[in-house]
Amino acid sequence: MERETMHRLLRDMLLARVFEERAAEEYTKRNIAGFLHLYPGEEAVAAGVLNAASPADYIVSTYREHAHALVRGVPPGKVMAELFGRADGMSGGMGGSMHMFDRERRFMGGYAIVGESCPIGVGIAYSIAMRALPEAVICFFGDGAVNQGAFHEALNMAGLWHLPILFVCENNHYAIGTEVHRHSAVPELYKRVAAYNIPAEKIDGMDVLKVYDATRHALARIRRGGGPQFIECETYRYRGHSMADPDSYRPAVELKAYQAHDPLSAAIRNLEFRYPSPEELAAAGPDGISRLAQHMVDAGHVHEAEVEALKNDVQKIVDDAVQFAAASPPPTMDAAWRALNCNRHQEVLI
Ligand SMILES: Cc1ncc(C[n+]2csc(CCOP(=O)(O)OP(=O)(O)O)c2C)c(N)n1
Ligand SMILES: [Mg+2]
Repeated sequence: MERETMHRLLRDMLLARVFEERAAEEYTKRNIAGFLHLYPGEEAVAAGVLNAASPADYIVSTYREHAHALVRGVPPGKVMAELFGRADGMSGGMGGSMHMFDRERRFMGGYAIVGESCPIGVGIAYSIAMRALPEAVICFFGDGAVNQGAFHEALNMAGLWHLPILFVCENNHYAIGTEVHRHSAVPELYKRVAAYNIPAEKIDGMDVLKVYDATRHALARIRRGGGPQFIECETYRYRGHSMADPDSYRPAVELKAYQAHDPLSAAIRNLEFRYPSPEELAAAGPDGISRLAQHMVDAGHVHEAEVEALKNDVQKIVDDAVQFAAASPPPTMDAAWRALNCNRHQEVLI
């Protein structure tokens, strides 16, 4: 793998982690209201999958979508402003955490209904197939979504019509407080896809290099006309389901065990519980760097000083994002009215 790609993967994972921990802090300061589902622990999935995608591909996501938007290239200030409910947010401050959308980057939204991304992704894939374009859809959803009727209807149509869509199951082991073996009759979720004639595999979703490679191969096959594919990324979320979740259903030792295989570094792991100062971040020694950073240092792709510089850069980017969000005004009533009426007189009757 090229040095630039690894560097981008590391940077994107760091940015996602620091951004989400800062979002948690801003939530406790009441700068963010409503639901807030955070992504720490799962960064290798967003970074690996979306770095393997092309700008022409479409992304459909869930309510845990901030990191997907960041990796896709949405300016962090616009993501944070949406969390703050401000006019400069990516949905004009009217969507909030679960409803981020960026047409320009083909980021076709986060969706709050479990499994909702699947039929929407299939609709977009169908329109690509009708026009025979070399594009694909990347459709994210959680382990809980595989029990939804909409999931099975969508996969059936994708398999039947050979649609250009990559289904990415972010199996973080829990649907709110229900562990996967207590919600799925077949706990190896990728096996449930066999019914739809869609090639499916399970990969280590804590290893960003594996996620990146698997996605690249899957997308290449889809673009060659190979039809849909399914990747189950086994991952883990360190925080509760949302900021409202007391997280009392899982043993602390389980969390610790997963954190020992953190895709980022021990130094960054500390961010979950307390937001460190730039000085503390800078003081994190080389033994605190990540699996990926260690791999890159060993392979001579990056110097330790560069990793430190990267951490500081990311910290500054997130500070700036918060400042941008705080300075942005709330949306106006006029903007809300225009959003409400955006499809007036364009209804299609069938
Ligand atoms: C159709 C539907 N049923 C129930 C809910 C309530 N709900 C919100 S999140 C969630 C759990 C989903 O878990 P999973 O798909 O594994 O995603 P994760 O939160 O772990 O990323 C549930 C049941 C919902 N939003 N939509
Ligand atoms: Mg889950």
